[in-house]
Amino acid sequence: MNPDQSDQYDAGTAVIADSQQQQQQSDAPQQQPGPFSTNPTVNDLVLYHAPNTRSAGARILLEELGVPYRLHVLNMKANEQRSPAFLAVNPMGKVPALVHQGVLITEQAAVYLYLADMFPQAGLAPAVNDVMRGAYLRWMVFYGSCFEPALIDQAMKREPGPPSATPYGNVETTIATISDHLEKGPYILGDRMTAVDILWGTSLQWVTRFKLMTPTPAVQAYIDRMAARPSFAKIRDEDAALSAQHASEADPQKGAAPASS
Ligand SMILES: N[C@@H](CCC(=O)N[C@@H](CS)C(=O)NCC(=O)O)C(=O)O
Repeated sequence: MNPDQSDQYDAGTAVIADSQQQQQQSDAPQQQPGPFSTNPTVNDLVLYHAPNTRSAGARILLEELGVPYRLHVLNMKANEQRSPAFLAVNPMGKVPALVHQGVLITEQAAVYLYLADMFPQAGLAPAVNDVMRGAYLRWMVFYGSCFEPALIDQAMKREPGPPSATPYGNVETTIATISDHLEKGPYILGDRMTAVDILWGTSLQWVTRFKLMTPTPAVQAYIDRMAARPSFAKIRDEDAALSAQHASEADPQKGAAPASS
């Protein structure tokens, strides 16, 4: 279905809504926090998303979990992430931003941890009393506290300072730590695919595509393994369509031909 034809359409489990007005009506925190329904209706769970950004991984995770959710698409080409309506949801103006029954969850690792725990039937998170939970948390947090800061500092040519005073030590060690770990494979926790693989699968794809890191053969095999999952292919295609739509809105002369990713 062409998203141009309607401001709401069903995309599998996701219902896409672009109307800011509708967002303000239905996403404003209306309920007191309390025990959440683990069998949500589509309006219980709202993901704010922009195509080809960090929120793509959250969409992939929601696909893998198979839970209904409403997708609120932000057009970053039109700077919608800085609109007062979205800043009222997430003052950081960033995606992913997840609203579950009126409660906001931001930051990739928190979004992944939250969703995989909230919907345990998919088996994408080790239980709290599973010893592998420690490794799962380690790699989830290592991503945001070491890997991403290291690669962004490097890309921006920022001097990180002495390793002993830098949270990630140095870029080389940080990259080697995840690359060496993936030699064991096939997944971060060994034989078991979990939510943390969706975080690393999407981000390693991104950093290698933009040449922020040279993949070892094991890292490349891991990227390919994750990219071959139907959930990755589905969101890649849907994001390409959304991105083309945003491009054509910015420049109608270019038309809305789907972008290849
Ligand atoms: N710390 C955040 C970073 C989120 C982030 O930077 N998202 C980017 C998209 S990849 C964004 O929303 N940028 C919009 C902007 O800053 O204007 C997380 O881990 O989720």
